[in-house]
Amino acid sequence: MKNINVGLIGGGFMGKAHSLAYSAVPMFFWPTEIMPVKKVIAEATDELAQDAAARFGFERFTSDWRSIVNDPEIDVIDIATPNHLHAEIAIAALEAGKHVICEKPLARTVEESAAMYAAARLSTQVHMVAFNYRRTPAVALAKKYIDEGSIGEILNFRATYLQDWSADPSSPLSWRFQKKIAGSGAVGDIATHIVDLARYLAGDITSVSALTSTFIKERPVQSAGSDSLGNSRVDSGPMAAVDVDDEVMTLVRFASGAVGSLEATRNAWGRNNFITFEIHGTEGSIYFNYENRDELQVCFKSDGGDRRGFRTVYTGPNHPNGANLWPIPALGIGYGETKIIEAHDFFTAIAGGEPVRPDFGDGYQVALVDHAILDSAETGLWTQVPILDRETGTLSVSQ
Ligand code: NAI
Ligand code: SOE
Repeated sequence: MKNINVGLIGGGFMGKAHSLAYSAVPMFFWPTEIMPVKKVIAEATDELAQDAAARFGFERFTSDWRSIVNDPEIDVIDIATPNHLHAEIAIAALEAGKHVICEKPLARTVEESAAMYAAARLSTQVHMVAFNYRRTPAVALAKKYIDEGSIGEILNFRATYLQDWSADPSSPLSWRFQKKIAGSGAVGDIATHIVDLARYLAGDITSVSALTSTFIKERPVQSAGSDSLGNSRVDSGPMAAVDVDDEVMTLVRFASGAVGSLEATRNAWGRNNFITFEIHGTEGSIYFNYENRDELQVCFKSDGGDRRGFRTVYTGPNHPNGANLWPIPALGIGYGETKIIEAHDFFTAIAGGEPVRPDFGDGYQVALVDHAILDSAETGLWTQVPILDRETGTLSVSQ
């Protein structure tokens, strides 16, 4: 067994999720070839870094992320900061010969994402973008059914990502509402997850026709600090403009000929982490709702007319990754487990010298879709999405 030393940058929500995963990987995936070691954590200040190290179990701490990237003792750089730092850190880490896992969206813009992908292509190390919802066992089961042909040829893919944490105008202008930090709003923050799921399950998206809006146009100022995700209110003080979208809807066409729609908002009262997809194929349909993430709803044409309708498969030991989780279906598979599986797959790739998906190429392709969505919303026209050739690293637009 080999120790792999992790340098984690950012000790907020994702710092917690990733630290938990590093501790848990050997508990779930045993025996293991690789033992993650929580070596050093970076935060914005020494005080925050010291606190994060104590809380998440890191041996050392720093307020200078560059010192971690250039630390010969560190094998893996884990980027869990707000989006404006992703490109700079990832490129420096790849150039320093580190393996890199980067939170989504890959970066603020398609240009930053392209530069990160270029750096990844020059590196021999493993790179991964943290679209962890793919690792939900029910989502992986949907992929298995599709790959086995159980629902035939996909005709239609519709997905939503609805949340309500920003619906209260008194929740402050955290980094997620600032273009210079986040890059975009609901598009890069959450639509990006369902773009990843759409590509994973139904293949590349080749064109989009989108609408975006910003309903809450100003919020109480929050100049620094982590995002409380609607769990704090500011009822007085200066206000500042929200300069990103807070709602997006788009029609999509897939390379396969399938059609679909994607919708995302963080202003939908009553919806929490409402990631849904419904896929209709020539031989059946699949429905998933993350708020009931142990369940996959399926209907197969072969079921026969007198019993046609959706039925529930509860994921458990017989399903992808299930044998490593809990021994009985429907015990409850949570967000943390998706991050444990993600970390396991990342470390397995490092151990085997193999690539892992989704990688920076996938992150870049999602950024190309996000860019087309924003462009289409501005022009009011259908916008084509260039498709990345992973062999050559070049882009082409389908005719
Ligand atoms: P957060 O606001 O909870 O935490 C960000 C942390 O980064 C803060 O503690 C902040 O002090 C720290 N930070 C800021 N500047 C820094 C610097 N120069 N050096 C070191 N640390 C610094 O944000 P959250 O929710 O953890 O988001 C982080 C990233 O993870 C974002 O890119 C976000 O889009 C992504 N994310 C992904 C999720 C997923 O499901 N895959 C879920 C939540 C966030
Ligand atoms: C807020 O919308 C957020 O934390 C996103 O940033 C994550 O990516 C999502 O999975 C959970 O919600």
